[in-house]
Amino acid sequence: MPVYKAKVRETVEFHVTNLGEQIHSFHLHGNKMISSTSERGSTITSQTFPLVQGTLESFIVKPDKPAIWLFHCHVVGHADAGMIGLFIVE
Ligand SMILES: [Cu+2]
Repeated sequence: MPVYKAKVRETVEFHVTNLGEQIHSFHLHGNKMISSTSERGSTITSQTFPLVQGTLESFIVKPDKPAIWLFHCHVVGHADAGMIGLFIVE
């Protein structure tokens, strides 16, 4: 699975593209994500963002707690199929 590392208070930007034929969602535990995709503005915060087919989404995260956090697709069964990873904050 993919593993990304960051330090507390470091600014991290995730760029995620849905290359499939169905909707997915990007969910990160324990951290607030701020959408940086221009169409959606920069004020939308969430722990889950929908990923529409063929679109690129970007999220900014500024972790404030050291831990090993999971991120995964929120559609039932997709994490079990491999859409899961770790975000390690030191
Ligand atoms: Cu999915």
